[in-house]
Amino acid sequence: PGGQSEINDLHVPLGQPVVIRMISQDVIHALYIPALRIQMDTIPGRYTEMWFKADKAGSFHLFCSEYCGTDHSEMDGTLTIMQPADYQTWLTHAASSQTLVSAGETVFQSYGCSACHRANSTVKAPSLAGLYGKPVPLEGGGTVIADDSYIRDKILNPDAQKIAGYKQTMPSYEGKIPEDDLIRLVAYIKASKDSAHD
Ligand code: HEC
Ligand SMILES: [Cu+2]
Repeated sequence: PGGQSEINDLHVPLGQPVVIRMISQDVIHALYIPALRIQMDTIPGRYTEMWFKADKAGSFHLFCSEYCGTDHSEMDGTLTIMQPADYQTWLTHAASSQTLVSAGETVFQSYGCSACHRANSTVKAPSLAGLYGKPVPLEGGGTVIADDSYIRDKILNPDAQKIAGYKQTMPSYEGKIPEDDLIRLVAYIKASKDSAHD
């Protein structure tokens, strides 16, 4: 998280549990890694998850196993399972220009989120620092845990679950923010630590 990004390749450490959280930006696909006997659909508009702990280093195939359209058969890649020390070297040396979190910060500014959500804003909007994983009290009672899906849904459809104690003034970004920017925004909000704020 916040480190490398890659396309058609996936590097992971040996002997360590790895969670893959997935979403599609077009149609239904599925990630299938035969060597690990795991497979899970990737769906537009919804996160799915699978996990594994690899016990053998090496290179293995990964495939899309959902017939998704033209060039479905081209939709494959390589899973590289590395010794933990090699993985650390790979993490630091194959450095991508920008981490997900820092890209997310840029996007947060460029879509104007910071206008309302920065600490000294004149708009009364909740601080997003330390939000991830916390229970959020909803208008009319009940709470919801601020996980990836909650944050994503809030950005696309802020009226669906209104927060207790705030006037809902946030615009919907449905159809305005592409999936890859949503992933960056969620990563940025997730990494924003609590700054001794309520
Ligand atoms: C016009 C002001 C405004 C803008 C612009 C805005 N927000 Fe909000 N946002 C709010 C307000 C007000 C709330 C709380 C209202 C409610 O949900 O009832 C809120 C709630 C949220 C929440 C839920 C917070 C919580 O405590 O549960 C998230 C996450 C969020 N906004 C993210 C964003 C992101 C990301 C952007 C930019 C893409 C954005 N907002 C743009 C005003 C704004
Ligand atoms: Cu496919």
